[in-house]
Amino acid sequence: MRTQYILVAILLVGVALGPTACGPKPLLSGVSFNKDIITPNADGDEDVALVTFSLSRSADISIYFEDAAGERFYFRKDVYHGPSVEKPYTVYFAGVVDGYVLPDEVFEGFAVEKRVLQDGVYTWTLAATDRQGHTARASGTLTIADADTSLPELRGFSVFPPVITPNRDSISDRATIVVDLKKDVEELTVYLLGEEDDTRYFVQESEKATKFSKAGYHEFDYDAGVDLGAEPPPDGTYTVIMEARDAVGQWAKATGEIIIQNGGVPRAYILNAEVEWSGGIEGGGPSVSIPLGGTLYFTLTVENDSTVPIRTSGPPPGTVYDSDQNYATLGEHQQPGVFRVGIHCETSPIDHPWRWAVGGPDDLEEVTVGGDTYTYLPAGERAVVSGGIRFVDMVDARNPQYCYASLIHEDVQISLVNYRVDAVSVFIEAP
Ligand SMILES: [Ca+2]
Ligand SMILES: [Ca+2]
Repeated sequence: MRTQYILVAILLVGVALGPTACGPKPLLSGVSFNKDIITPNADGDEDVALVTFSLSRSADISIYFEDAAGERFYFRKDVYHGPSVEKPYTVYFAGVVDGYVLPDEVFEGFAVEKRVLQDGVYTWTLAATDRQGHTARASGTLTIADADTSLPELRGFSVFPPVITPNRDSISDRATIVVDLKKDVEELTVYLLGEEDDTRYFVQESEKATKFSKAGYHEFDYDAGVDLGAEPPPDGTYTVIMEARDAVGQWAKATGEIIIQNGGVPRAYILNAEVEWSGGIEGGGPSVSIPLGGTLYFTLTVENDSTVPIRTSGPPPGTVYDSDQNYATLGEHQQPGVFRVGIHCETSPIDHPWRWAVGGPDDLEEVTVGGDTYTYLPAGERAVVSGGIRFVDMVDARNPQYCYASLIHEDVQISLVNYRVDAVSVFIEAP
C-alpha cells in the first residue's frame, strides 16, 4: 500500500516537472510544406506535397485547410503522435481531405469519404495539442490547381435479394450486388461487415461486360463462399459495403444490408457406406440372383452430418421402378440442389436412372418459400431409405452385372465418399 502511494507521488512529481525538464523547447517546430502549389490529378507531376514537423512531446495532430470563405477541410484530425525523437515526422499530402459536399450537390445512395480540394488558394494549418491541452499551431499557404475533381460515384448501388440462405439447395442461395460506377478507379471492393466483430467477408466480382475497375455497370455475385465448399459467415445481419478509390485518392462508399439465414455447407452420407441388398448370399460375397421379372431391393441409411437441412425430392422410399423406367418417366425430374439416393447398374442407359428421396414423410420437413414448398432432411438427422428395381429386361452380354448406390447432390456433385457405394453382383435368371 505504502509503496503504491510513493509510486503515485513520484509520477505526479514527474508530470509536474515534465515541461520544465524539457526546457524551453516548443511543442511544435520545423513545420513546412515543401511546395506552395500542387496539381492533384495523378499525372505524376506536382501531385503531392511533403509535410514535415517535429514534436517535442506527444500530442494530437490536426492538419486542415481553409478556403477564402473560411470553410475548413480536414486532412488529419486529432491523430495521436508520440514525440519525434530522432527525426521529424513527414507525411504526404495529395490534395485529398475528408469528404465534403458542395452547395447544391446531392449524392444519392453513396457518400464521399475522401475528396480532393477544389482549385483555389488555401491557408493550411498544422495544430498540435498536448496532454495538458496546450495547443501550438503553424500555418502557410497552398494553392491547388488542375485538380481532378470528378468523383468515383457509386450510382444505383443495390443488394438483392435482402435475405439469402447460402446452403447449396438452390433456393435463394445467392445475392447480386450491382452498381453504376461513374469513373475509372484504382480499386473497387465489396465486403460484408457483421454486427459482432470487424471481420470483413469479401465479395468477388462476376465477369461481366465492364472490365474490373473501369467506369460502367458492375455486378457482384455473392454465394457466401459455399460454392467452393467454405463455411459462409455466421447467420445474422450484415452491412454490405462497397468502396471505390480513384487514382487521385478520392473514396466513395455505398452501404446496404443483407441477412444470412440457414447458411452452411451441406454434408450427407450413406451411413457406414453400407447397402443391404435383398437376397445376398451369405459368405458368398455380395451377390444376388433374381429371376427375370423379379425385384432387386435395397435398404440404406442417409445421414445428414451438417448444420443445415438438406433438400430432397421424390419419389418416396418404397417406390419400385421397372428397370426400363427412370426418375424422369415418373415425373420426378432432377432439380439443382436436391439430394437423392440413386442406383446405377452397368447396363443402365443413363446415369443413376433410379432415384429416391432421402427419407419418408416422417423423416422430412416441409418449408415454404415464396409460395413453393420444398422438402428437407433436418440437420443432424438420419433416415432409412429403401426401394426396388423390377428387372423386366436383361442384357445377355452383361450378366451378371454390378449395381451400386450413390448419394447424389443434383447439379452440384456426388462426393467421392458417396459414389458407387457397396457394389452388388446381380445375376438375372433367364426363364
Ligand atoms: Ca499533377
Ligand atoms: Ca438456400
